Amino acid sequence: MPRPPSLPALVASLALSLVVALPAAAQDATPAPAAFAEELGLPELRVTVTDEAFEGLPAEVPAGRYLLSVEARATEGGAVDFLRLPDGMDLTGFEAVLAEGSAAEGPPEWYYQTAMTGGIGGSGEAVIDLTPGEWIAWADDPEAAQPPIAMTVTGDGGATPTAGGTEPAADATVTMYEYDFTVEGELQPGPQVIAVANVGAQPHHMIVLRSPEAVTEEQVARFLELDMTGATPSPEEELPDPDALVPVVYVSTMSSGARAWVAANLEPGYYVLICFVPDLASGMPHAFEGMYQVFEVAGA
Ligand SMILES: [Cu+2]
Repeated sequence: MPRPPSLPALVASLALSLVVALPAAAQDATPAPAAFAEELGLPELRVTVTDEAFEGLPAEVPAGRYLLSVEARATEGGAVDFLRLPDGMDLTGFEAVLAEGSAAEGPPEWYYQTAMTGGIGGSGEAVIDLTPGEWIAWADDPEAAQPPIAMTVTGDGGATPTAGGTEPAADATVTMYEYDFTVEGELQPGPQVIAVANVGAQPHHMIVLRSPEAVTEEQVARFLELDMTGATPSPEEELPDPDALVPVVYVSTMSSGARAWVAANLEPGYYVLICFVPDLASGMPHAFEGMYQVFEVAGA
């Protein structure tokens, strides 16, 4: 959603590298193996993200649980998320909010209440829940080149996506809240399914950064502090190069209570989970409130 007025440099550079580093399907001739079992029997939402548009999404779908399959062909951007428009707002109204976004102090209040399914950056698969209402598919970034598109989700208000027992098996579960991540289960090297749940009161997203060397939470805190103040680290400080942190997975913004499952393929190494959604109270990205977590994926 609208970024805070003065985005700290690290956040800005991460957002940029996110765009560049996330896997794009265009260079990849072999399709990735399906991450989610066909036995789940989930209806599929296929979307191709080009430099200009989201292609292939239907204008209307029944409420329920979906396998979101994204082919990212954009040289810039490429995340997909679904957001339910607040009552009385249509696509044009949302576009107007985006247009004034950069001048605004932060996201509008309704942003903190409305449903957001989560989705993924780059090519890949996720399982998401859509409830009845007027939705938009968008890039989870007000400055993205791809305009949001409207999608009506039909069904009565009581429709529950979990009916039918089609819950994907997850190898690990990440919960997000104010202001941290908790990882349950072991994140393993190789392809896997990660369940992501926002159990907090505000929206959150999850950027997974890979680091070539071990990184501690204290070092992440120091990066953020340096970024905020514009100070330079003293020569005796042992800090990994922040430019060496590469985003490898992006789970786009999820509203309070939302659950999603994402397919990820992790190499052994050191990782940082971090959230930059602007805080409801302070307007600062959640990372500055301590919303980050380090973990290691052990391997040969
Ligand atoms: Cu957050």
